[in-house]
Amino acid sequence: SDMDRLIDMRRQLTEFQLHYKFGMDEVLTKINVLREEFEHTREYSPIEHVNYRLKPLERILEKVQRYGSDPTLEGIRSAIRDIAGVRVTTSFVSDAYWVAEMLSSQPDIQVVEVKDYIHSPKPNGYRSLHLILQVPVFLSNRTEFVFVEAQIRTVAMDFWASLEHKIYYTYQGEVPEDIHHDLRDAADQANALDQQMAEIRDRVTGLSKQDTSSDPERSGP
Ligand code: 0O2
Repeated sequence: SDMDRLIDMRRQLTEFQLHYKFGMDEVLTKINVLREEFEHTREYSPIEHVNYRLKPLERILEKVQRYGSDPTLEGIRSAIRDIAGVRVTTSFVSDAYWVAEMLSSQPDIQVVEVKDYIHSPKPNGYRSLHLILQVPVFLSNRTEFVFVEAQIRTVAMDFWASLEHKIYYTYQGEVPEDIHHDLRDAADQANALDQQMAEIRDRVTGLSKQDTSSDPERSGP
């Protein structure tokens, strides 16, 4: 009957979302392990805080429409890769690359795509390191692979991005030119702050004086 079909659809949808939750939980556990291990050995953490969210269904469907992708669960599964999102906020730029490296090198994580908006900021000034990860979810009768988007950025980048996100939504994408300009300016200042903080840290820890803050090759925080 129609009722049975509806109940079945509902069940499939919940199951679909649950798999993303499981994938997200795995990545969160990995991040917490890194964080606690680091705090245990070095009494300092490169990770300031961690946020996460599952994309609401309406926002998933908006994106399906925008992409013109197949509106079935299978289609969504392959086309939309930020249904599960984890955001890691770090102290320094080098920490962001360190977290990315630590996650990328784990054998059960596959890095599907890297978008380095730190090295190449978006035209509006947005900076962040995005990794699209694929992780296995071990269910009772099979293994599902789900995408999890990790956004890794410094406190300064995060501060900027959260304000910009609110403004963007306030104006529904039509940000007035003067505000757009001032946001760009603020992004430059956030970038300068990141560099200056790294210089101070390097001086205090007795590292080399030359600026290594924006060097992606640096692997340790
Ligand atoms: P929310 O609320 O975080 O879920 P697309 O999503 O198709 O536009 P793409 O290529 O899938 O772009 O992903 P991209 O460029 O890696 O960006 C995806 C996410 O990064 C966004 O998700 C934001 O969280 C963040 N982001 C990207 N660009 C900006 C920006 O200019 N400003 C801010 N504040 N955040 C940005 P959602 O789904 O838009 O939002």
